[in-house]
Amino acid sequence: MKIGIVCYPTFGGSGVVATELGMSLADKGYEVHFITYKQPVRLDLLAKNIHFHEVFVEEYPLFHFQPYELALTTKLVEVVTQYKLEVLHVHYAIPHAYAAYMAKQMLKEKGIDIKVVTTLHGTDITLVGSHPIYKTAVEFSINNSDVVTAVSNSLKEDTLRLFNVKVNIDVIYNFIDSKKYPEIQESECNRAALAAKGEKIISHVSNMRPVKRPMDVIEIFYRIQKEIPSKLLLVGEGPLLEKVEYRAKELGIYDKVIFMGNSNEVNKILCYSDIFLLPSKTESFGLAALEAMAAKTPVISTNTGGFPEVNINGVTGYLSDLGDVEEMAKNAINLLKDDEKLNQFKLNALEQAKSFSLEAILPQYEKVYRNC
Ligand code: GMT
Repeated sequence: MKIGIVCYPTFGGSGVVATELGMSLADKGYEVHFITYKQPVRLDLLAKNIHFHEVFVEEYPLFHFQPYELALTTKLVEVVTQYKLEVLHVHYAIPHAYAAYMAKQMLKEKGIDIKVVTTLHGTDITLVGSHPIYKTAVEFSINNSDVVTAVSNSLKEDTLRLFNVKVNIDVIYNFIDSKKYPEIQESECNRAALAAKGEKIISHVSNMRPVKRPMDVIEIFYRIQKEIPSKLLLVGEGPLLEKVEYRAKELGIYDKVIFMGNSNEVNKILCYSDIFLLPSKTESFGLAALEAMAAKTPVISTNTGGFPEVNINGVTGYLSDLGDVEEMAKNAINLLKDDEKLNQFKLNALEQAKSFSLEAILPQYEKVYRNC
């Protein structure tokens, strides 16, 4: 089967899921075409059955905003026609589902029936998609997709609550490719490069946007390091990073925070972690939490959105109310003080991550493609 995948090529979870999905499909013999404005960060272009088509946007003095949807629609029509694609799988509704709908209409005039599968990822529904400036078009694109999937039950419920949805929504959870999370031996994971002997390592990975609450990460770590010798590993870049740095200096803990910037080797970096912090305002799923668990790291998160479907309170980590940095710090400290419990939580986290394995999730997408 020939499948086109449209996604954001950046470090966000939706792009990562789309890329990992496409590469796994290609590995199984599907012909996969990525269509986006830049090569996705985790894409292995040299792999068999993988193709990449760049969407170019021309600058023109009249345009205050470049018409990306138009360029994407044109490219979709071109690629579907030329390579005889059968399915377009778009990740993140805005503006991908809308562009795919437009392409579908244009292709219909050529006698081509392309099926559109839309996967909702989170903020395309919650923070951004339901905003009045986008809502009508997002609702229309959802209702005019051939198949709609959401990455958690929580996101499905949010979609049904926020939009007038007339189609069925299948829940297909995000996944991890466990082959990329080998049991890293103590000797390979050189903790000494980052922390002194006896120091614990706390980590956080995000795009440092307000929804991720990185300022809470600093507040939680501040409380942890007062009781437990530790370092904080921050991976990712984004608008709040400067404020985070400033706050770390203000609290006198700057020398205990390691800023790593963006990385596409998060799986390797996570081998250093004892505890992962993700105090987000909301997460439809929390792929970063799943990646941490796959690397045997218990997660301290909020109890918002899809978190309770991924992180099990008192088993794989702890869930707290949004903004309750005191409780999140207390839970982390208690866990870090009890080696036996911490080790059990690490094993539980790994076990839970296995239930979101590629082997379990990929057939669900394949079924969607076959039936649409
Ligand atoms: O957080 C975003 O706005 C970006 C979006 C993305 O593209 O990564 O994140 C969403 O999709 C991820 C992959 O499905 C989910 O794991 C994240 O929880 C979700 N983010 C939010 O819901 C805030």
